[in-house]
Amino acid sequence: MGPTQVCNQGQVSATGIPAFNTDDPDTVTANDSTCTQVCVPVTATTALSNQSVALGTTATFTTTVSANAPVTFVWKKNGVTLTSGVSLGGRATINITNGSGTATSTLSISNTILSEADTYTVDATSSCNKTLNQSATLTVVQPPTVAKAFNPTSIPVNGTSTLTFTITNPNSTAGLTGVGFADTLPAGLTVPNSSTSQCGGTLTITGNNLITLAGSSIAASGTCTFSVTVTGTTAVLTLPTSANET
Ligand SMILES: [Ca+2]
Repeated sequence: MGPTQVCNQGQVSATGIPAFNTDDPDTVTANDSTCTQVCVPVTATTALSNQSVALGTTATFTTTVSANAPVTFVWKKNGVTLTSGVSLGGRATINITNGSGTATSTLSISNTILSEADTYTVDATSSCNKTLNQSATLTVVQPPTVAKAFNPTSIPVNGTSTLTFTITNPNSTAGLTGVGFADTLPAGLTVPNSSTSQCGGTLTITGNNLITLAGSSIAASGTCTFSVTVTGTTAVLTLPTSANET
């Protein structure tokens, strides 16, 4: 709904003078009523909220406001106005839906990159020229990295080597939870089946060769390291220096 128009007119009289109507001095019409617009403030029924998304996925900011329609929305990234379908390499999309006394706007950013971790604002302006300013931050979270190393890197049959895993969280502000990986040892190596708590999660070894970590947590900029002892089951073996993780 638009603003409500409210009008008022008084009558003036005096002894010997016929009653006459008051006048709005801002209009050319004589002796007309004085009107004003009654505007509701712009309030957020769904407030803009901070978002955290994995690198390369889509970030979506949404707000719904109660206001005199129609409402216009201006989105900015760190103070720079965003244009739907153009800004951020064309990956920024802005949608606006105006209803009766309510309006919703959405900013979505597809295929997020690290530089899009920033402060985003949206200004909602009603048909009464009243504005609500909101601000929120976007955090873009990078995946953990996993490195592993054998020490020593060459062992005789029935010799042992220590296999060390190091998981690194490259994010300076975002902790990672639910971190897991699986690693199958190459033929010729065995490791005793076991289950232990590691990195805040559970390390499980099954089939004497499948090493699985689940449910771990790594603090921002943190690393976590654990080791298992592997045994060579074939003649002198040169151990792989890296392997693919899944
Ligand atoms: Ca007038």
